[in-house]
Amino acid sequence: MGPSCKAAPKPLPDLSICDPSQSLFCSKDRNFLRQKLRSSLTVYVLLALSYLLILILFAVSLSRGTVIGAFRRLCLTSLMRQEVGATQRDVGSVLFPCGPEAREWEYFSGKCYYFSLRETSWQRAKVLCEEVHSRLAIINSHAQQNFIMYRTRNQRFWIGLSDKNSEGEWKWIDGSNSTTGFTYWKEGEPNNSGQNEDCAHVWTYGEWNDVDCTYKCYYICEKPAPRL
Ligand SMILES: *[C@@H]1O[C@H](CO)[C@@H](O)[C@H](O)[C@H]1NC(C)=O
Ligand SMILES: *[C@@H]1O[C@H](CO)[C@@H](O)[C@H](O)[C@H]1NC(C)=O
Ligand SMILES: [Ca+2]
Ligand SMILES: [Ca+2]
Repeated sequence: MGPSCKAAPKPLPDLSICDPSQSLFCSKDRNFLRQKLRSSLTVYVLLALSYLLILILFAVSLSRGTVIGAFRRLCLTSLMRQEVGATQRDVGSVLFPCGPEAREWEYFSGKCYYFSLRETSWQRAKVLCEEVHSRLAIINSHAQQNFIMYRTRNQRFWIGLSDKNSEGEWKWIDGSNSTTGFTYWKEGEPNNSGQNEDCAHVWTYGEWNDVDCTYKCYYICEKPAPRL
C-alpha cells in the first residue's frame, strides 16, 4: 500500500473555537459550566455533610445527657442554694431565737424580752405589750431578775405586778400570787406611799418599788420564744 492510500487524518474539532451555530453552548462555555456545576455540587455536599455532623453531635450530646445533665445541674444548684438559705435561717434562729431580724427582742431562758425605749403609764404599757402578742414581764427567778437588772441599768421599767384589785395583795399579770413566789422588793417597799402606789417597777439595782400607776416608766414585755 502506498502512502497515497493513507487516509489523511481527520482534523480534530477545535474545541477552543466557539461556533454558536453548532450547539447552544460553545465548548468553552460548556467547560466553564461543567466547572461551575462541579464547584456548586461540592458546596452542596459539604453543606449536607456539616448538617449531618451537627445532627450526629446533637444526638451524641443528647444520649450522653449533657443537655439534660446541664439542666439538672442548674436545678440542683438552685435547690442547694435554697437549702443553704434555709440552713442560714436555722442557724439564725438558733443563735437568735427571738428572730434574727428582730433586734429589739432579746432572748433569755426560753423567753423573748422587749425593753421599751419610751416611757408610759402602767396601763398603757400593759396594752402596748398585748398589742405585740406579749405581756408585761413576770419575774419568778433570781436568774431572770439578774438578766433584767443588767438590762435595765437602774432605769425605771414597769413589770407585770400590781395590787390594784386589793390593796397589799400583789398579783402578777397572769393572776398568780406574788407573795408566795420570788420577790425582790427594795427595802421598805412596797410602801403604798400616799395610799396611791399600786403598780410595780424595777429601779436601782433592779429592785422593785410600788409607785403611782400613772407614773411614766419604761416597760418590759415578755413572750415565749418561738419553738425551733
Ligand atoms: C397570796 O398568798 C398569801 C399567802 O398564802 C395569801 O395570804 C394571800 O391572800 C394571797 N393573795 C392572793 C391575791 O391570792
Ligand atoms: C415610799 O416609796 C416611794 C417610792 O415609791 C419613795 O419615794 C418614798 O420615799 C417611800 N417612802 C418611805 C416612807 O419609805
Ligand atoms: Ca398599793
Ligand atoms: Ca413605793
